[in-house]
Amino acid sequence: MEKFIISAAVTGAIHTPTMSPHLPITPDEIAEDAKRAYDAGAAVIHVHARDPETGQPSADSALFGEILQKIRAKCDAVVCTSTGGGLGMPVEQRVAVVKTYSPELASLNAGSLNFALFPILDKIKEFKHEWEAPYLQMTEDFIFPNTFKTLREFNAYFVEEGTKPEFEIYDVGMLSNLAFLISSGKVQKPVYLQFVLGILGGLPATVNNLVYLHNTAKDLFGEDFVWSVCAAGKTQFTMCNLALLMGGFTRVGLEDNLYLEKGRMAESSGEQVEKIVRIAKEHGLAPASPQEARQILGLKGADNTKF
Ligand code: KMH
Ligand code: ZN
Repeated sequence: MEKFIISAAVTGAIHTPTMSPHLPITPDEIAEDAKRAYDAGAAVIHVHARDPETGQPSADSALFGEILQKIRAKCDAVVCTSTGGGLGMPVEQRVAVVKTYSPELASLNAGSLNFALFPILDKIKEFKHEWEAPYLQMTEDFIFPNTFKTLREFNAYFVEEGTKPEFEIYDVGMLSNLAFLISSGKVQKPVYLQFVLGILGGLPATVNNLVYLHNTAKDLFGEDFVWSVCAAGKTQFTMCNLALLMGGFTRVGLEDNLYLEKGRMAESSGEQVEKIVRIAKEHGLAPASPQEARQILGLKGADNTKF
């Protein structure tokens, strides 16, 4: 069978603890969920850190280190650290994990957007923690900053560490931003793209939009890219299914969607990985191992990280 890469984004910074009892918070919980996702077929684990007491997204370096080491102790999955961090985190804090831990792969958000989560407030009346409601509310007026200066500076750290960027593409103009970085010699092809659909403030998760992004990437980068898709909420599996048909890779996980199907919450990202593996099998596709993913993405290898 042909191979495809599954990434599992196990906790993220979008959902808050009130939204699901299954969202992993502590380093142990995050590592445990990473292992479940790995066992189910995920080759890549996308990691954010959260304050173990409150569940608030955190940029604490020691916390990140603990999570990375715990995942490493359980499995040989590729760890893709987030440099998106939590909404509102200073950019220097977001990129610190690349400098400190020199991961094989890390997210690099390819442009700015009004990353809007505030409509979720209409659905939840009581929160477990004080920070949750203001965190969601402030996003009505929040620009997630990834300016050309930020992109240049982040990319320089990636180059220095030999960390492969996973470019997060929320809208089509971000592909042009990346084309600019390539033409100015800052970023080398082939590039790895993660199309992130369905975030309010970015492109909605529709068939036309995924086809449009894919065609635009082909126009700009020719054959010199590989790509994956993730999508928010109930569009997750529709878009991942479509990506499989189009020859792309998939990201699932509780960062993007808390459900397994309508009315049924996912108890772990691993369950979502199992589901996409089942779907892919019908398409004649099997999940790539971490070693195969390293080869496909051209990664430096786990031995060359600092964790
Ligand atoms: N935390 C969000 C602002 C990433 O990991 O790089 C975006 C995000 C992307 O999660
Ligand atoms: Zn993320």
